[in-house]
Amino acid sequence: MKKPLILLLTFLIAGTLLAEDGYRLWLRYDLLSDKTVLNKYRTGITAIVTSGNSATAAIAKEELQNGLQGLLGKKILPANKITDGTIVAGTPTLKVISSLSLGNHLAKAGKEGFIIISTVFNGKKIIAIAANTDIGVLYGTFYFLRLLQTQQAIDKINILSVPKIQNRILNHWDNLNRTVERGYAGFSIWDWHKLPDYIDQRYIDYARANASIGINGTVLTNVNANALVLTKTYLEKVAALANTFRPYGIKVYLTARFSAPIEIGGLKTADPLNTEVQQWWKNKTNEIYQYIPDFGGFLVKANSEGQPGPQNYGRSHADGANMLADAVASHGGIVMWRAFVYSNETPDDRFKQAYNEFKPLDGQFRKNVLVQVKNGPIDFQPREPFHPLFGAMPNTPLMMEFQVTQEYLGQGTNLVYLSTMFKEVLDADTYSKGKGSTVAQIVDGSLDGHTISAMAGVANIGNDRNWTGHPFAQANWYAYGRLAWDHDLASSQIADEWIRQTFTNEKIFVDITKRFMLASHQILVNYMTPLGLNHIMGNGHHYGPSPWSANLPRADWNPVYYHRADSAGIGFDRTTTGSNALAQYANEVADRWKNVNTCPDEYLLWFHHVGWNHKMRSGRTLWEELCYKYYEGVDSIKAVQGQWDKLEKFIDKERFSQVKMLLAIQVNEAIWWRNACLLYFQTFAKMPVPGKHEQPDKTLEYYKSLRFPFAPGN
Ligand code: BDP
Repeated sequence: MKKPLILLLTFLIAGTLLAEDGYRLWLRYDLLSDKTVLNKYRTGITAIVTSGNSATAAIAKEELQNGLQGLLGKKILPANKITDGTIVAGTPTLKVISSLSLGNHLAKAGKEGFIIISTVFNGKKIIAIAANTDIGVLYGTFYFLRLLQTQQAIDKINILSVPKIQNRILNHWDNLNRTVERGYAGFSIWDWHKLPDYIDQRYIDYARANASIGINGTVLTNVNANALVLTKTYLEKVAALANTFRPYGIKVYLTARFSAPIEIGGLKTADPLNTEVQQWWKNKTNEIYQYIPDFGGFLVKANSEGQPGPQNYGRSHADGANMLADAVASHGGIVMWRAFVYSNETPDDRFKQAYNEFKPLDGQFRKNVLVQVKNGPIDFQPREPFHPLFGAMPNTPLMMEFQVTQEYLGQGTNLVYLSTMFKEVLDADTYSKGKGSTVAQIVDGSLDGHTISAMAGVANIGNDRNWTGHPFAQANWYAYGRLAWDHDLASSQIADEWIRQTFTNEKIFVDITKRFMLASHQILVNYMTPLGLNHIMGNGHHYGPSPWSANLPRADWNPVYYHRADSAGIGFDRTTTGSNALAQYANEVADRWKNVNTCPDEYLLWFHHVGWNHKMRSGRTLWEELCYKYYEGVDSIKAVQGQWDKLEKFIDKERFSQVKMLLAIQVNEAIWWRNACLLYFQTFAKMPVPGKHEQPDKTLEYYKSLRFPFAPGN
């Protein structure tokens, strides 16, 4: 009688301890549920042999032990002898690894890559996780554990995995006061006040999570930078973080405020051609490297949205970047100089300005400068065509900047899987060197033969217990890291892995969840900005719809600048009869997009001012199509809501109900977007919303009157 009670109690206690609050991300390592798979693993994995004495090697060993213990429900011990089922994880310093004659493959693995192979050593069946470095072994270890966590067969593994991009970086838009610009998951995880003496466990868990997906760099501070982070007090704190991250293969970078020589250096100027200024940056950089010997370098937002820069002194972006590049060069550092520039004083279409500014500078940057380009020409809108700079600067390494935080994609409340959006841009063909010159090949350096490459993702991480606020926002952090490592991965593969690790391997759950994740970006585009609409969100906080906004201090901040709706039609003419921004693309791209009949529907209003009665491919008029898309978006997200409800039995209560509540908010926000936008555009189209649809239940005035003074992230 007593035993079941004890069992029940143990279960209850374990149950409470294991509350699924999302903190463990995709690294949960719970006992595998499929008994057949579990038994195979239990017989196939018997011992581990590891190499190395470094902190990184110790982490790899611990990860392997903990992972196996959790997933297999049994302790797998380190051994001195190879037996059947030994997992050997190490570099060629380990005799087993060196005698496997992996030489050729290992040469390809480079500094960070790894091999995982099931093979035979002295007649014993083993699995080798081999790499040239301890960090390669750690990456391989995480990969191997992922195979187990997703219940893959391990008897015939033969994997060589090498990152396609060298610097795989998160950009934190975190301020020193711990607010996060465009952050929707609480405050900054960097507790500057308690640093350097207090090392929050979160820092370690953050590094581990990043290492598990191959992220190897982090910019700690906001691009709208504060020079104080470059002072001694803060550098000591930065060093403490760098020390914590180092064993996980992660380098630390900082944002450099261009006017720092004046603000903290006491100089009268920050002119990049002034020798005193140059010397100041050299000294500052030397100081930084004393604290952080492997400091990664600087990220700079200059002459953009009020930030200081070289143009304040009549100098070019290249002058500014090169000055900093010279300062970090001898230490092996890099400078990531942002191309996100546009000026209200320039009368030209904002779309064109970054290209106009940067293309003439191609070839003028130092070897250790990368120009960091946002995925699209305006600003992380729900959907943008690829940025025309990709393909236009073959002599300069261009790095990609994606926004992982969902500033324009539903912020903290909408379930949107961004991998498909990232891939859409990476796979886009620029035709810069003929057919097949993809954005991805430009970013990874292969198209133009660059030896440095990088990708940045603006982080969606905060101090919320589950890191990202929305449980599904974790998938965007995950997908960003996986794609930065290998942009050839399919979004469905990444979603599949993430779901299995984060929730369950249960097939029905995986299938349904994957399906709506893959559809979710298009669904959001439909209810927010269909057919190529963009930048019609709320002022300042960017929350909710506000297509009517027309009185912000800068014309190019106002939604009306972007949609240009009038009695004739809607959309921005960027053909030769308009701003001719299309001329910034290769002919093959421009030719397709410049013709209203061949331009894909999803980019239509990006490039054309289209009449309300224009016949679309579907046979509907533009106005009808716009209505159709908005309604389709709302209907689709309602359908997702219904699907989620059916999944309750497969996962824990906590995350199930969090997502359920968030989906209810998302449905309401989708309806809000649809109604507000259609009511507003209707004032120009002067046509009714086609009959069979549920009509907006509030007035346009009501939507216009909504205010959100404390919306997060602003
Ligand atoms: C915009 C954000 C703003 C950023 C800016 C940037 O609204 O907060 O500072 O991008 O990337 O989208 O610099």
